[in-house]
Amino acid sequence: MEKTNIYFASDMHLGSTVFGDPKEIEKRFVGWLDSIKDRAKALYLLGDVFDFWFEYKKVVPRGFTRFLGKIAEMHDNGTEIHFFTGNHDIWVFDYLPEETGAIIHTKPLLTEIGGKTFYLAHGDGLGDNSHSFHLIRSIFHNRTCQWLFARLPSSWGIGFAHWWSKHNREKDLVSPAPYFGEDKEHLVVYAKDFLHNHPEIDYFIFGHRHILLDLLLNKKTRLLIIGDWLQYFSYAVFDGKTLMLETLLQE
Ligand SMILES: [Mn+2]
Repeated sequence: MEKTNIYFASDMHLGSTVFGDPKEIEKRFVGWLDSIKDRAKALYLLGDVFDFWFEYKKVVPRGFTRFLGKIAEMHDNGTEIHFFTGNHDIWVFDYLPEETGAIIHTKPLLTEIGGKTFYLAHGDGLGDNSHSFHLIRSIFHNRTCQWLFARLPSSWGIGFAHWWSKHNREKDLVSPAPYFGEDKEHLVVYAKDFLHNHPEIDYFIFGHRHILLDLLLNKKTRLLIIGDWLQYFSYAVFDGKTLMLETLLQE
């Protein structure tokens, strides 16, 4: 089968126990990957694939076997795998590229696919000017802090991280805030502003918000927020002509 489609998905939060058995979420997502692998020219994972990830020099977190195996298989069969770090899995370093062939993106990506211009990002921090958010973000992205964290005993480090993840973010996973509207939704405000200097963009695609949004910004530019794999089981697909937002939910 010819590989012609480009897929976009985000926010699986693999390993999270907020929605019950994390293996069920992983199996459902991997089942979807299996169903698209023959048609997938490229797969863009737009962040928060893992609910938590930190890799040490010689050790990586337990779990995720099916997911890692599936993207390695897809890569070996000719699908380009792009992995964006989110705000939950900031600390992806060289293990994924080495083991699975995934291309890691730690920043938004402006790219051309099939003659269209795409702006792709997880979405955390874009259009959000709050100081506390940017302070925490700069700590997590700081090389020295990463170096220090890597030297803690892993049981402390991973234990702290799970505690942090559970206490800070559980409510955002279980009941994400509904769409704030065109003038208040950070990602929409950000995209409209960005568009002033980059009118060539056809599609903005974001994750992070755990909502579904398909919004026309002007005559040619669309903005998609592609839901998640906790409640919507949703993804976007570009077949070279049309970009569609789909969900596996039964209506
Ligand atoms: Mn998320």
